[in-house]
Amino acid sequence: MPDNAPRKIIHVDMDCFYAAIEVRDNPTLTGKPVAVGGSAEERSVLCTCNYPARKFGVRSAMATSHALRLCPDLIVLPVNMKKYREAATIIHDIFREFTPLVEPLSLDEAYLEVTDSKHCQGSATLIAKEIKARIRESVGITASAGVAPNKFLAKIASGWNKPNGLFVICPQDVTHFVKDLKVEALHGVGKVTTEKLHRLNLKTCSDLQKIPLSELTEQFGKRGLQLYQQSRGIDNSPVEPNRIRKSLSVERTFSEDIPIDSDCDIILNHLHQMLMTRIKEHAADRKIKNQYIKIKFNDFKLTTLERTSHAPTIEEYIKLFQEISQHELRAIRLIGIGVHFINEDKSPMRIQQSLL
Ligand code: TTP
Ligand code: MG
Repeated sequence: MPDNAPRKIIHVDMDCFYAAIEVRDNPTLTGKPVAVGGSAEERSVLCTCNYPARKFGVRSAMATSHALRLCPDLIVLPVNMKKYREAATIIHDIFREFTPLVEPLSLDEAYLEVTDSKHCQGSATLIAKEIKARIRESVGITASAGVAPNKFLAKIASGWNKPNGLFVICPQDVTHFVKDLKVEALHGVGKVTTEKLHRLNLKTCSDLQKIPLSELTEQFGKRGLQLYQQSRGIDNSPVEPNRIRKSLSVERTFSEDIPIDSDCDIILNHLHQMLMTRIKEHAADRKIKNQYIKIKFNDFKLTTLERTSHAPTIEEYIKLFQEISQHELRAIRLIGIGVHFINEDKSPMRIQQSLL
């Protein structure tokens, strides 16, 4: 393959992963609204829900009590990580049957580079179809796949026709595809950047394409170059099979800023529950160096505070929160909590295992 030939990247993402496994194991639930998470009595949040539940507005990370108000018939099942991890092991093995260049993003999601693959006559689209069929056959759930010349577009493509979707963006279609793409679909563009782009009347990638790089860098700092490239469908980042995670965090942005003296224990408890699930999922065998909290205020300034810790506790997060809040008057826009890992020298095999 010549150096300048377009790459062939596939992004695969299971549909409503935890919920799909639960419905697979109890077919009487088929078609009913099903979620996986903690109970309303425990003041917990949902990990995910199936597509029938999404019709009612139920979403991942929503408080279970809120979800039940939106959808009173919602069936909320407890988390069964062992089952999801077993399914994920089979899924990731299927990926590696097609290419060694697999970059896992989570239990249910990965990038695959198949530029030089000899499978399916070298057709990335046929490989994606085959992978979807193999997952359905071996695990009994559906996946969505996106095929594109880079990671950023492949990820957008996999979400395009969810669930059970397959969407292909050929190199010659990239310019046309990004034209009407909304800025909020771009990688790294959250609520704040979207608001700022909208204030500048930049709603789609074709709006962004009209702005010179120098102006984007002035307005958005380092993010400017990424916006410039993504709006043209460019992303040169490689598929990295052995990427080592340095940290893991969860966060919540409030629809309205909350006063600094609010009782944030419930919010911190929810976040802590989510964080512990994520650690179990993605980094069960990693050693933790410290636990940290980040708070973004209504003026968008960010404050972080960390403490050495080998096992992050809710009590310590509450203390960190109190230390920041006691001298503070500004209202809060976002709270996030996380951990940093000790950087151990790991063989690629162990890194793959640590995800599953
Ligand atoms: P996602 O791929 O984000 O969601 P999903 O597979 O449930 O649904 P979709 O069809 O939109 O891809 O996450 C994969 C799993 O990770 C999900 O099934 C449950 C878990 N998860 C959490 O535990 N908490 C969360 O906030 C999110 C977003 C996911
Ligand atoms: Mg998914």
